[in-house]
Amino acid sequence: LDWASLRGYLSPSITSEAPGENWLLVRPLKSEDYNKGYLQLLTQLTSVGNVTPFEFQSQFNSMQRAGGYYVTVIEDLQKNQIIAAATLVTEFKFIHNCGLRARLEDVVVNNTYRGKQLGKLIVLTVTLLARKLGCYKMSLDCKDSLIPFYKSIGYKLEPGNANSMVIRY
Ligand code: 16G
Repeated sequence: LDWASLRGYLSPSITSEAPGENWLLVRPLKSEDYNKGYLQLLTQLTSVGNVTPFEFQSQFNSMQRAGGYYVTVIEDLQKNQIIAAATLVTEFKFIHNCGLRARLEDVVVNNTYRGKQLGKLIVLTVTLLARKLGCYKMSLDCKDSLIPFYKSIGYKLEPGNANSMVIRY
């Protein structure tokens, strides 16, 4: 699984190194991205709340200390804005020979940048990264309406195993 094998998913075939426009950059999240609209972008996904710069920095540090968080973004270098994001989180397991499991979280593309395959690009980027890290699987929760999107880039519903359950606090 590499960019060559993913060509079929992206047409024209963009990559994280060449995301289609030279003013777009795919890279890991930086703490300065607080000032580049990362949290405002996440409000297009769900509730974010009033997160101060201090709280953001402290959560960023906690993720770095913990390890296993790969928050990936696309920046519009002309506007200095974060316009897409996806997070890969890895989890240590005893099963699968002390394997590593991957989860896909907090995927969002700014709604004014739709139609450039950027959602596919950022999800495929972290999907490849999970593979490179040696994860044995990657999974996600999503709304019914997004099932076709994830199917279009290779994710599958597992028959008999596709239920997402929750307790909200
Ligand atoms: C979606 C997201 C999940 C996010 C959640 C927020 C993907 C693939 N899934 O399920 O990562 O945390 O929405 O919704 O991006 P909530 O505010 O109801 O938890």
